[in-house]
Amino acid sequence: MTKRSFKRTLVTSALPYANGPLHLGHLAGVYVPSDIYVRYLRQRGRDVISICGSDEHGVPITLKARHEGTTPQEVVDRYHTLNKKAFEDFGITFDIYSRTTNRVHHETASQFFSTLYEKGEFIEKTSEQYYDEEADTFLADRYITGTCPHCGHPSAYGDQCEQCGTSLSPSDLINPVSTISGSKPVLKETRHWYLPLDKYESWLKKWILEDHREWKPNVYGQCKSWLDQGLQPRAVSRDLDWGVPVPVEGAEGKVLYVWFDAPIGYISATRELTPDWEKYWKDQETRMIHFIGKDNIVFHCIIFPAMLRAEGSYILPDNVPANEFLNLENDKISTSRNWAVWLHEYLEDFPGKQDVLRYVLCANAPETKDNDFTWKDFQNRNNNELVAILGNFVNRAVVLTHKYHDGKVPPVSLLTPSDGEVLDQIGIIRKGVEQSLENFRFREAVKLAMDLARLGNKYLAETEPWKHYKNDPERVASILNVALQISANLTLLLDPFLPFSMQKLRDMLRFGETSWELIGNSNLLEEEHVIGAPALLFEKIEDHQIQAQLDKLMKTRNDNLETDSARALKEEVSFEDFSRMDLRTGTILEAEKVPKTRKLIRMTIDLGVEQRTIVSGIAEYYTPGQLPGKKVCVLANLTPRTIKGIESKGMILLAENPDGSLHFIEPAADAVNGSEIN
Ligand code: B3M
Ligand code: ZN
Repeated sequence: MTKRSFKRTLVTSALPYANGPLHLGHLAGVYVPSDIYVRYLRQRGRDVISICGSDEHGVPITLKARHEGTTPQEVVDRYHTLNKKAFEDFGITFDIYSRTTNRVHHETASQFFSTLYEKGEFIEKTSEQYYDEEADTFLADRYITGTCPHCGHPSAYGDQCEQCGTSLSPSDLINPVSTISGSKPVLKETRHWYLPLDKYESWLKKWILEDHREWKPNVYGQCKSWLDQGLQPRAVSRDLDWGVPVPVEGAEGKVLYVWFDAPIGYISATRELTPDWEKYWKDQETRMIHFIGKDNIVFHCIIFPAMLRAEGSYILPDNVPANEFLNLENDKISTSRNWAVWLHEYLEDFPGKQDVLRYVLCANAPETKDNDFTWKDFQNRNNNELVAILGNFVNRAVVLTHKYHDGKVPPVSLLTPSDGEVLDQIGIIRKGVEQSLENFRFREAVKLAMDLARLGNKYLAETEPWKHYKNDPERVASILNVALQISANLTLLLDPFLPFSMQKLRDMLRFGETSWELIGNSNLLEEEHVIGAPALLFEKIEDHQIQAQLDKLMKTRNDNLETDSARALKEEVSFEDFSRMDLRTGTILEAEKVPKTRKLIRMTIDLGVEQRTIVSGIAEYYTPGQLPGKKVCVLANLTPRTIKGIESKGMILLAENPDGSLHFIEPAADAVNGSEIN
């Protein structure tokens, strides 16, 4: 935790998969914060580079290609181009946006693997894995579905059950089915290389839990929970024909696991960017920062550092400011359900308004918990903050300068003590913004920076130059000078957050400086300096524009409902089948979250004749506090199952909406506990 001093900063932003377009969740979680951060460091004249690119390997890409009847290369070419452009359009200033299908990357990743291989850092293991005999291929976890052994969800994936959140391995699934051919897969022997993470456990514990207590609580907490559970060797190769081939003799048909090669992509991209790449990766005076979303924490905080450590010549990340997720209008963003605001579509609907989205996503960033984006909030922040505060202030300063002083910066003759106080505030605000940015608190930073615009606005409202011009033009000259100095300071202070608008403002003021170090200076614009014509920085967003966005989402919701309700009904069952189920009414007495799980709640249910413990995957939709007293329907004679060490006897009936949300089937209030349902 000792504050070290660094000579340079290497900023990486998670490499988005090139299998779909980018949406505002991506921007909010990773790319807006990382861009603000690097713009700020550049403005301070620091040595910083910002690295990103497309992650072009992995099973989702091959799945998509198969689905579309095209090649993986065609898929990644399409989305690499689209996403690269979206970043450029939003002013996300990477020094390089590379891709992992590049030759340099294949060489770098291959070399990295070989180094570890030659150092004897891998374990080689043969295990049995599912194989699709019809398609003649081994099946990656995501290509297998089956029934979840924990909650009975019928279409859990080979790596995870989306219903109860448990991570699975394919052999856990009941009745596994290949999603490629629909056939029942068979087990077949295959050989893979494993990184023995257990070997790094005690080192990781010290490095993270002791030396990096300053990491954000959400990041630190996730790492701690992984480390507390104990680390296992992890396979770093896969049977797949898309990826970086395993550079070992006899490894035909095997590629590096995508999460092995992707983070090496940061190194490859740096190599591509500059022949001087080693100083960014191998010098202890470089500070490496990974910007990522919360689902990438384990890979960036545990697995990649273990790889780097095993290799031996690279530095480790100094901080990993991961964000939580952004929801959209109270619902999880989902590509498959088209529940998203796609960046390229946003720009069609709101041309030229990149900064508005950057601003709203930063002001409302999911820094410490999941957050919600709503179009109403977007409109409010634009109209009440960007237009009414920042735009309004700057506009008044510029317009009045033209009106009373011919567009020239007026001289200062009379500075009152309160003018002095206002000018002193600039430096104080600057310090606050710096503090927040250096600690990755971007919401706080943008709010503080906007305080300068608030201050300017208040200053003009209090001094009312338009009232005093007739009787005291000299005083008005001073007031306008102060207002213009604040405006010039704003261009510097807000540039990392609102780069497009601050460029516009610089043009308006004919002010070309960008250095952060000038902030606080009350003479940025000299007397007599001629400013440009006023132009609006921001425009009001009207109700009908917001309604159009809401309508679009409503249409998506309806489309989804139609496809979902068209889902075929299950096969018919006999009355005997049905009557074997013992369905009862009950009341929840107590409820508590099952520790270290995302979705599970343990409940005690009063079934009239007895009390039962039942574990259910509902924590994303109900908090334990909402549950006691609730009436429920229970399948009482379900074979008991042990879930996370708790014996769960029975199942509570829930309706699952098309959006995945869960709702209790509630008996009427006068139903007596233990009544039979038939
Ligand atoms: N491709 C995963 C994701 O978008 C990913 C990140 C790789 S960073 C090395 O969630
Ligand atoms: Zn499950």
